[in-house]
Amino acid sequence: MTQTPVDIDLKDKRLVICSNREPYKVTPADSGYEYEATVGGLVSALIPIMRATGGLWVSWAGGGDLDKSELPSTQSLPAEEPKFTQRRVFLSEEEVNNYYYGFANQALWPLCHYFLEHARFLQEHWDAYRNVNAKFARAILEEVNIDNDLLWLQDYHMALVAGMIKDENPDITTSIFWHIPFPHSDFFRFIPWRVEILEGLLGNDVIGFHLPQYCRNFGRAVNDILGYDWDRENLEIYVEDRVVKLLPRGIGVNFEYFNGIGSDEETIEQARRIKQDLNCNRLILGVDRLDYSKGIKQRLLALERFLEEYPDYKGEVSLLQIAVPSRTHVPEYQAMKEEIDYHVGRINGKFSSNGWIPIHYFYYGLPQEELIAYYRAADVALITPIRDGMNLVAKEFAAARADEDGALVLGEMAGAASEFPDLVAVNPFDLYSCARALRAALEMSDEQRYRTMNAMREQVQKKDLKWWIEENLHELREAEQVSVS
Ligand code: ADQ
Repeated sequence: MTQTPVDIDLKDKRLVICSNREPYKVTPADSGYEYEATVGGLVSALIPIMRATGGLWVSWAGGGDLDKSELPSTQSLPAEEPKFTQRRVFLSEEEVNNYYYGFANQALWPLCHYFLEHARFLQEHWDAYRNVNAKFARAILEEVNIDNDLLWLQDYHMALVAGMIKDENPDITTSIFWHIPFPHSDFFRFIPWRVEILEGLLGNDVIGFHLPQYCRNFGRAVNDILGYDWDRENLEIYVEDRVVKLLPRGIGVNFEYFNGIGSDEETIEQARRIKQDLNCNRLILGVDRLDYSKGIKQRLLALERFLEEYPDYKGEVSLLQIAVPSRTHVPEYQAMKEEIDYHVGRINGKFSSNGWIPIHYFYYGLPQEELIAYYRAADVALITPIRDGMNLVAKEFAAARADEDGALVLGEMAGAASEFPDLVAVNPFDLYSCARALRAALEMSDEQRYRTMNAMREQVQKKDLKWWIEENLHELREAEQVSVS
């Protein structure tokens, strides 16, 4: 019996993960290379399971500036004490441009977030996506042992992999987690290759989404487009002689980690210095990848409206927007950056006085420990995406607030909004509502703020990342038992 650090009994099965990103960041070192796992996120939570089960991780051998063509295609990791295997899939620059920056990020991403105006459906992007998915499927088929392995695919980069695998070997149990929203069928059908994508996804035995609503959108799309029957109560799709299970499980964060760093004396001191350096009494914080789905422009406009409606807050409150550069090769992201730069300059030009500025703007990513100090420094976190599968920042903020203080203004289009029913969620386009919500958050009584924050923290602690992994792996095990019985 294999007892993993999460409480799931894999019954001597090996876990096979397939993701676009590598589990470790690789950097050159004096003697070869150094491998560094990211802290706090999904990768760091999965690595202990991979170690415990002697797992296999299949991923693109790319990302970062390093040329990895000299690295072996199969390698035991971690380097100092090998416990699991990484299988690298090598892609040419053209493949990356067309599959990753192309179809994944210029067709699937905008479409699933309802940004039809940003979606491009190019044949060369689709051809590359199909070919690269075939490469992932081939790498998996070369490595897996059908009797022993459970396969868990990650995200919208891998839509076709399970179908390709099942074509060759119908007995492998596979599951995928789709980390972004799944749109309504009327919207999904804009994709010229909708049939292939749905058929590919139905190669999985389990398909995980954050919310029941995304499961229902998927079931409905399958029914409308492919004609398969589905049960909207039990979230099952009937594909010839198979049943595909839809699993609504919103991803969580590593509560212990964020809470631990959040209560550290050093973090508290760093948080104090942050506010001092920004020269503001009350701090509103926005943290996002720089992505049009995150609603950063609308947030800046909401702050402008807030300062116009409630001028007493001038000189008192500043917004710090931390935006990590993302997909900078994609034209829409370049245009969006220019637009955000423009509004930051315009709003600061309009309101700044006597050494106070309304918007501080960082255009870079921060190490997670430093980010936690910013979470601790904030009086209000302003998280107002236009569309977001879940939004981890909202949960990280609550987990980091070991002082049980701090208010959250959350956009209603974030998946996280459905998990915090006590919060009044705002429509990110309704600038007056956002301004009012911001004032309400700043003027909330201590008692109400503690109560709301505590309710959020309880929820984030209960449904943390470990819970989410256990739920997904449990369902994968169940699917495996069905297919062997
Ligand atoms: P993302 O769109 O990347 O994830 P999110 O869930 O907010 O969105 O996760 C972002 C992560 O990046 C967080 O862990 C955050 O701490 C980190 N981050 C953001 N800005 C940063 C900065 N400036 N510096 C350092 N770190 C920063 C996709 C989906 C989401 C879904 C997740 C997980 O779009 O809806 O919640 O996957 O399923």
